[in-house]
Amino acid sequence: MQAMQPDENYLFTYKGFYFQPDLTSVEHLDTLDDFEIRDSDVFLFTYPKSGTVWTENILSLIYHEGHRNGMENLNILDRFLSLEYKIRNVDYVSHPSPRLFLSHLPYYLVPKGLKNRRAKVVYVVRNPKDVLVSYYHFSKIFVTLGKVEVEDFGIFMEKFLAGKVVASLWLDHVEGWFSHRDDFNILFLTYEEMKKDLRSSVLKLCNFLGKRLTEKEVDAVVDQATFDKMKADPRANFEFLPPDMIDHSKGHFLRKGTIGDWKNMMTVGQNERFESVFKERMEKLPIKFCWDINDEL
Ligand code: PPS
Repeated sequence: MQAMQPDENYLFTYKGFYFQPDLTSVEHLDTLDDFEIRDSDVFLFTYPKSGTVWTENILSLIYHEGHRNGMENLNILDRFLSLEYKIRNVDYVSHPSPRLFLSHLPYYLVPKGLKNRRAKVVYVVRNPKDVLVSYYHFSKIFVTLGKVEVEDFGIFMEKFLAGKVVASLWLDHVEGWFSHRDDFNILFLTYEEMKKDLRSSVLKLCNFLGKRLTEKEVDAVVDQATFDKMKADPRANFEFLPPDMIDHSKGHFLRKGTIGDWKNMMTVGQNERFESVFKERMEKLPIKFCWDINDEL
């Protein structure tokens, strides 16, 4: 594996995008452009901390009866193939269909075969203040991200606003995917709509994926995708990962799982600073953001 030289933030740049150095390689990233796509492939794209694992869980419950009825006891890492990070040593080519992929890649680094609109793409977006707060807490428990000491929240926020974090700038990611949506067979979902009406979100996904589930099966998906169920499930909460990857003594992967937790973290001044950097570009996005659990969608 070609060595990736991390910078002072323990980040590696490949084609203008920040990766975590120890989980991928230049050779692997170089193969992605020509990566062969199947019609039956499903790709989940997100900016980190936007509800990736939640949506992975829902998709795998929709696709696999064995996950719904508990017969297949797979942890969340083994239910999906990570496109850019080779976390598991799995051969993607011989993997049976339907292959479920997850990725934090920006639209411009994805396999070019995806642009023929055959495989299905799901993109989940979350309000960026909750993303920031979730990311900050995660960087304390995810040991490899924390190789550079995560200082106070204000310093982390400046890194986030400058895009000096894994997956680069939130705005670029979301803007890029929305403005190129016509290139893909894509469904956009928001974390907030999933939180406010999980059942409707599951049905929306089933409809997009062409999966017909019975009422009872939909109930089973919804039941196993609630925050409380997932938090209590060690397979979803990454409790199987060793302490040199996740420091379980410092917190849980499934932390609060709500809308508006940023209000408990950001000062008035930090919120103003955030808005001064993000607001103008955010207003141009075709998304109505929800900032509080009590707000209407
Ligand atoms: S990662 O590391 O990028 O894969 O993180 P990601 O999975 O995208 O996001 C983690 C946040 O999603 C929350 N989460 C949920 N919220 C509500 N309901 C369910 N079922 C659920 N599952 C995961 C998780 O708690 C993280 O958000 P915070 O705000 O930190 O709690």
